[in-house]
Amino acid sequence: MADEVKLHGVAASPFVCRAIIALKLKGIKYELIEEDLSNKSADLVKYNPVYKKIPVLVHNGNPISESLVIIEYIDDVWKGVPILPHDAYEKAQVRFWAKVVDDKCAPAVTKAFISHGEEKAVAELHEQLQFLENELNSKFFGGDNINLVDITATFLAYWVGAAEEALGIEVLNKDKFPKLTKWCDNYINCQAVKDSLPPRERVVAFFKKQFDKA
Ligand SMILES: N[C@@H](CCC(=O)N[C@@H](CS)C(=O)NCC(=O)O)C(=O)O
Ligand SMILES: *[C@@H]1O[C@H](CO)[C@@H](O)[C@H](O)[C@H]1NC(C)=O
Repeated sequence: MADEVKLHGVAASPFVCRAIIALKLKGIKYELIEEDLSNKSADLVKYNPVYKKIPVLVHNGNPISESLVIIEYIDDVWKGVPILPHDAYEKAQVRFWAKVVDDKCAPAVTKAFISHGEEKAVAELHEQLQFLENELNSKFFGGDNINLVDITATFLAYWVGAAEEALGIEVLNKDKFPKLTKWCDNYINCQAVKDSLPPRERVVAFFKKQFDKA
């Protein structure tokens, strides 16, 4: 039986894009079920009753929620290019840094933009970004190939630039973060990533809407 793979989401969401990149890396065909976040489908609420958030991956009828959990699931189920290392310690490190990107950097980015680049918010973001800058010693966080940390940081590589454009401010300064800046470039030019990113205008529009609501 062929696998049935459905992804509930909105293509402009960086969280959904994480799942799409993992599927593309593994060469898995999937169907994107577009959700309207102001009027969530009964399926979404049924599949993810706790958070009611996208993305939700539905594999042969089994729902999986939370983007990082989805990526690990994809890596476990489909062979091919690995997204997490095999070694237990290396894997723990990768999970740690993915968590840092998600728990520390993502909220700091949001605060920096919501405050329209307020000095203290940007300084706090820079403190987090410096940890990543120090971690980057290869082409990608994963070395020669992208791993869970790279995929988790997708929003830094693409969404931050779009938000900078939408608000007319710079938060990821090229001179302060040369390695991260280079990484952004390498990462968005990676084929599986390039094929997964939504059009830039759509992301800029998504941000304008987000900040209007905030
Ligand atoms: N921790 C979640 C975050 C996902 C998330 O924030 N999704 C947003 C869209 S970008 C959402 O579904 N928002 C709808 C809501 O919160 O009602 C993940 O990594 O999957
Ligand atoms: C919400 O979505 C349902 C289908 O899922 C549709 O029938 C209904 O008209 C929508 N309501 C609004 C206010 O868009």
